[in-house]
Amino acid sequence: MRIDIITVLPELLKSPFEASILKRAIEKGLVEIHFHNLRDYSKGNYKQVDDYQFGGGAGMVLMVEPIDKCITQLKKERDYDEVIYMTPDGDTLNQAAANEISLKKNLIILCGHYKGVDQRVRDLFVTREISIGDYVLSGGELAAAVLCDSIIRLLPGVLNDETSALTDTFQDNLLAPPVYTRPSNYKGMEVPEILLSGDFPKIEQWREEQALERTTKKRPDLLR
Ligand code: 6GU
Repeated sequence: MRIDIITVLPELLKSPFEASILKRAIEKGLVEIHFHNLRDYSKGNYKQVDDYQFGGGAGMVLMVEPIDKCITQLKKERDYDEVIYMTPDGDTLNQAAANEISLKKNLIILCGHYKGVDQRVRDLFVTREISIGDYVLSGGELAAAVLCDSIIRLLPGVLNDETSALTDTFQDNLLAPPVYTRPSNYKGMEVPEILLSGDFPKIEQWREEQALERTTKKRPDLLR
């Protein structure tokens, strides 16, 4: 997979890719991340990328021309499966969407800022609009990092134990069951005996029951 991220604030986005699982995925060659600073595609000495909105109103809007230049340049080099625009008015990200996007080969992710992008960017280039929840962030960068993490961890070979993404919360539309590690007794609080029994079919059954119970209690909406 290759991901090209277009942003006015690359420095806000870089660190999540420089640690832990994402870093290892990049080092293993399982994913390539390329950052494109929108200012590099702007005109003139001021490196202008945003402007006031027509009709008046507070907040700046990212201009169509630098974004057009950047996306057109990228598309000359390869075909893209999606041009994703990160915006609070997009479709809310969930595990099903992450699973689906993780199967794509080449992605462009455009980070919104200020009041967003000129509508013509959306009309011309964007194939998919994604939000990470019903709250507002200062820009799309942190949301893009969240999206990238959710899809990259699903790529084959990224997680050490390949089955572990399959047992995540939300795969199967269920929350994950409780987990425990040593010690088996902590200040009188015991680990459920079944987990120490070595009876794996029974353990699996217990985990399924616990997942269902947790989901019923905390997220009944997932069961509907
Ligand atoms: Cl994708 N962008 C911004 N600016 N705020 C958000 C968001 C995205 N998703 C949730 N809030």
